[in-house]
Amino acid sequence: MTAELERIDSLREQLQEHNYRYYVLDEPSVPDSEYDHLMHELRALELQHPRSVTPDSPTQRVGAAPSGTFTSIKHKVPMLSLSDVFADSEVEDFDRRVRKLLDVEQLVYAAEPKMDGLAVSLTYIDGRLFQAATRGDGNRGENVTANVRTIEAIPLRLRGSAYPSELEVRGEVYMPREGFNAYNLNARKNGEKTLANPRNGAAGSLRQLDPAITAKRPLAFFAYAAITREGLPDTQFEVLQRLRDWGFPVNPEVQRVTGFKGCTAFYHYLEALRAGLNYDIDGVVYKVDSFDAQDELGFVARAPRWAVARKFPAEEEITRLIAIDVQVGRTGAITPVARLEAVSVAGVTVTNATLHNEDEIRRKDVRPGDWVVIRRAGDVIPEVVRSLPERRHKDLPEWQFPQSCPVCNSAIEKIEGESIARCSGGLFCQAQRKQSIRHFATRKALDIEGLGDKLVDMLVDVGLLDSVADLFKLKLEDIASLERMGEKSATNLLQQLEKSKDVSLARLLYALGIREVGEVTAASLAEVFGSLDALAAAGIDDLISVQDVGPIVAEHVYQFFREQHNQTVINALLAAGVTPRAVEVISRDGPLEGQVWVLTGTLAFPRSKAKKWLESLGAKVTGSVSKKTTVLLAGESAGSKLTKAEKLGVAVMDGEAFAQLLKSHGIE
Ligand code: 5U1
Repeated sequence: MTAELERIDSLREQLQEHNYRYYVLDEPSVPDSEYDHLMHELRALELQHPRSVTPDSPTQRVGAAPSGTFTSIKHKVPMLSLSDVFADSEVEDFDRRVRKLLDVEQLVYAAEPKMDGLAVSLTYIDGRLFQAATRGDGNRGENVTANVRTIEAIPLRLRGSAYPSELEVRGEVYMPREGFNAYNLNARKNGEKTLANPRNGAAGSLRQLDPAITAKRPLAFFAYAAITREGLPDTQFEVLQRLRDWGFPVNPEVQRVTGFKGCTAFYHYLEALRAGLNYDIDGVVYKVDSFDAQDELGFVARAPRWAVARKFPAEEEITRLIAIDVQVGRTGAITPVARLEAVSVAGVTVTNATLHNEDEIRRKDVRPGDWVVIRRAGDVIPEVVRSLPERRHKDLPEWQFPQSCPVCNSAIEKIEGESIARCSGGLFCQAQRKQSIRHFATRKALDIEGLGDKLVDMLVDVGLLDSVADLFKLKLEDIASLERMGEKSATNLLQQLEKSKDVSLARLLYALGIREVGEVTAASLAEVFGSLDALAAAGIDDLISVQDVGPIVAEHVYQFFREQHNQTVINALLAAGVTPRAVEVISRDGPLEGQVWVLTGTLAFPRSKAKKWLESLGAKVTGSVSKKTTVLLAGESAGSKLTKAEKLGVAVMDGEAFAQLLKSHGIE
């Protein structure tokens, strides 16, 4: 064996061991970067030695091409379901029944969390994953091997060597809450379909025809049974430990308990733990621990007599949607909220649930008056999962998103491509005022020393501040009378406020808290427009022509100044004596006075320099070509702007001619 082939073997073993430590022991042994590094090295070596690649190599998780359909697999041993019970007394009955049948005083049980995921059966031949199937109808399931192979928590090859030549393991594929939330957050941001809940997420992901898609979904796995008996221990609890040794993650909460009392204590322990777990469980499972006893008890219909599932109260319930209200967050984000007929979900009365945003309401087709499914899982905010249109009155109208903010009546702004709508009255809206005043006082804004978040909250709460403009109306006695504020600190604050009135236009623009206008953009806007009036009068095209300003920022700035409420606050600021220091306005007189230039393509010098040179010669530089454009300066690989200029008959100049022009004006 060459050194490289030996290295390939060693890398596979190391990666398998790291996986075991990460997924089974929950004790990662190396940082992710180190793991990625080893994987990278293995991939590179396998590329050089393609014949060494085996299906159980950690690099071969996504191997199969998309399939047109899933084939059907007959389970060698049917995948049974469990009898459900819902009360302590029913568990007591179960315990009494099995003890009577076995004629024993006391029984030991393996008590396990019941995962809310998707049951699968995994077959290993000679220690290698051979086949994976869903439960299906219990007798036949779907062959989901290619998808299951992409789940990193499932070993492609068993650890050690003491395993039966054929081993069937069953367990639950699930989507951890963290992964589910991250997936939905991203989907919402991109306007894509969200997953209704982690269970649907796991089921939908396993049923993807393209394993590459499954590979991107955050799926995990817990094993709960070995169907094979030969060469295995005699109890369920010990088998779970053996499964761990072979490399299967087993739920760490599994316990061995004694009698009915032990069972109920476990149930209440998990009930308390449930909200804080990173996965959904819908109950607990009690299994008679001894396999001899299990064999003696046997089965009834389609369920074992030796096991029972004690279910938690349902997390999903149906109720009536009375109305959809909208809430305004501290940053102006508008969130639709469902007002519901009170319903008890998982033991808690729910009257409100989030609907996230308008797109989601449309997608779920939710209308006031509808019957809706509400879900409350763990400690997350209850949400409307879907409507039941089959129970809808036929004339129920669609819900209309409001045009104006319910708090301050300012216009609601929704940028195309963004899912969140926002109130545009940032300076005025009561829902946003604490946030806007806090921001106004920060170091990079008006830098009002002594005006911290707590003081802002207090001043707003006692009714002294409605907007940032009120800061300059504060009186010594108002401030001094506040808790923990004496005359000295009040005097200091008034001095700071006075000082802050002399501020650069850039800082003031930043302080106004216009969405997406950070300090750099504020400085660019201040430099180009020179005054608040000029900026307020600017059109979208004018704004886009400014460096750092794209269509979305331009839209935010434009809308901000269109909102009369914001203008009122700005006027009040100016009236109170806030004087933005006008920046030097770019001289427009010069040989190119009156000309409008646009720059495109790759030039031999930075665009910012070209812009400065042109402005020093009196030209105006904008970002898009229009009929008003005098010259398009086109560098290498110019694209759509060049096409547009040619179409409109705008003069086009290349870099060389431009250099000549500069030279003729003494710029070299
Ligand atoms: N934890 C656990 N869940 N669960 C589900 N154990 C368990 N056992 C099951 C099922 C359906 O069936 C046994 C009969 C193997």
